Amino acid sequence: MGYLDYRQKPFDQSPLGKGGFYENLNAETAPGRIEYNFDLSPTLHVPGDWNSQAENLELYEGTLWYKRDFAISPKEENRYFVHFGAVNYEAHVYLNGEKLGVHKGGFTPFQFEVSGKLKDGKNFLVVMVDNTRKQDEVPTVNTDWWNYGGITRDVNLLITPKTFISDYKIQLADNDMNVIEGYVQMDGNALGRTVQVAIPELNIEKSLTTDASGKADFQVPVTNIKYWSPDNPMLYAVNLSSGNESVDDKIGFRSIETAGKNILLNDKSIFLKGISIHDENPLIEGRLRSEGDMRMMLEWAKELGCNFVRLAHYTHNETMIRLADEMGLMVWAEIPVYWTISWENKETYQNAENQLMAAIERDKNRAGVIIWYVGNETPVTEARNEFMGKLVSKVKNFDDTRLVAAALEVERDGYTVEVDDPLGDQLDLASFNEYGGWYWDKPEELTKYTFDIHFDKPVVITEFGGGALAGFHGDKNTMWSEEHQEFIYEEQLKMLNKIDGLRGMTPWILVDFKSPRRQHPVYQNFWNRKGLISETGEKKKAFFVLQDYYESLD
Ligand code: GCB
Repeated sequence: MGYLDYRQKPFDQSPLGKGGFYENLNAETAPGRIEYNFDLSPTLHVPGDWNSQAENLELYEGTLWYKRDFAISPKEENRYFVHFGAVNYEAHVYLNGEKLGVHKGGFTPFQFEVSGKLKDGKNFLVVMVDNTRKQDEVPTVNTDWWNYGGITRDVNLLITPKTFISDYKIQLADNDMNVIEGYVQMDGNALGRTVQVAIPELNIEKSLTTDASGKADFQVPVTNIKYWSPDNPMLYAVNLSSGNESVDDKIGFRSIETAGKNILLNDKSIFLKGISIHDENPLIEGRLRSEGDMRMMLEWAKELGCNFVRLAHYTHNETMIRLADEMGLMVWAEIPVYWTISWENKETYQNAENQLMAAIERDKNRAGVIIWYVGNETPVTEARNEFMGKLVSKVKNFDDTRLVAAALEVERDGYTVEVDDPLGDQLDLASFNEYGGWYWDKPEELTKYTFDIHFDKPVVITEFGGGALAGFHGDKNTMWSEEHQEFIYEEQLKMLNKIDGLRGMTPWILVDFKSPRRQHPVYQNFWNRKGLISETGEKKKAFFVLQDYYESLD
């Protein structure tokens, strides 16, 4: 409602452009029959999903309209942008009744320039959000997480000079740990601009001049640098300035690569002691909304003994990634290419690539991000191999300072677990999910299994686990009991320890999370119970099994 007329034509595409809710009219001031009124309607917190803010929206899927008034006195010497951290899934954005554009993809940022479109004084922004799942979208209709809709992350009005620093990449060079390199990109009248790059603690002060595309590449040698690592998550203050614009950031420098079956962080072999995490706060249900929410999740991961987090199954909040950088947690960063999506559809591919590149664009300066990932449990077919292969090449061409991976699937033949997905050839890790003791075979059988992994690469187990209802106890074979989950973890770790080249794991999952697939009324009640911590923050027995294991690796 509010978008389509009675012939199902979008109002904003009709010649008159009249009738849509984005006009923000009301019956008191406008002629005619106006059958909505934003000012008298219920409100929602932004950032925040709508499902967790009103009972009648918990299972709602469809469109919802937001309106926000704001006041500003735009200045001739500035440019203005409306920036969204994330909106799930499709956003139609209107300023003062005029359409700015449409964005698809529920977890990555986007913005519209509104220079020249702002009024002096009162303005209004209207956003129609649609979270309807569709076959050809990314993700598709079928996932194991709640389809939280709405404006789930911050919205900002950005004010810049006419010509401004729009992008930069500042990282350690791929092949030389004594060189910092990257670029600064300016937007506007950007030819021949002077940009200063300063990293005072490294005595770096470099003056660059932008080329015809507004870009300036640079390389500087460094000495006495403290490399970023989980033990010492050193972040350097970085300042970029041009004219009277100044941009501050905190950036860490590290190298990450593989050598045979080893993962090398700053040239030293490292084991990825990880855990998988959804962007969801169990305690107050819904998407993580604040830095406090995010810190809580990462503190739990630290308490478990982790140096690594798998931020599943889509791009998490930028603040989450920055906190991980600060707290010394390496990050596996995902996009929602999940299970079976429309491999043959060109628009679906483009959408996946856009989401991947938007994530990389946003987080490319975060030292903690060591792995870009292209998909989870995707079924081997020619079309899928091509789709995924293209994503891998895209990442590799753009960013050579990180690893590229996917969560592959396994096959079993007797007591042999095989990993031979052809996509593995193009990836940096032999990384896969396996649910021994839960979806296949009994926990007591696990130690009989051996692995046949067709890649001479570091092995990272991206998922294993089992469900347990916190506080429900039984013997180790009683399904849903904490003891059963504990038993699965014990036997899994014994089995996995035998893998030659095991270099990390991110068991599924840190905390119970909401999922429409999990409908057992007694044990699940719409929660996936594979968390090591319950939805009330209670640690289950398996938490301590993994904690002990990680401690034993030190
Ligand atoms: C998986 C999926 C994950 C699910 C999990 C489960 O393999 O990657 O998204 O939540 O299994 O609990 O079944």
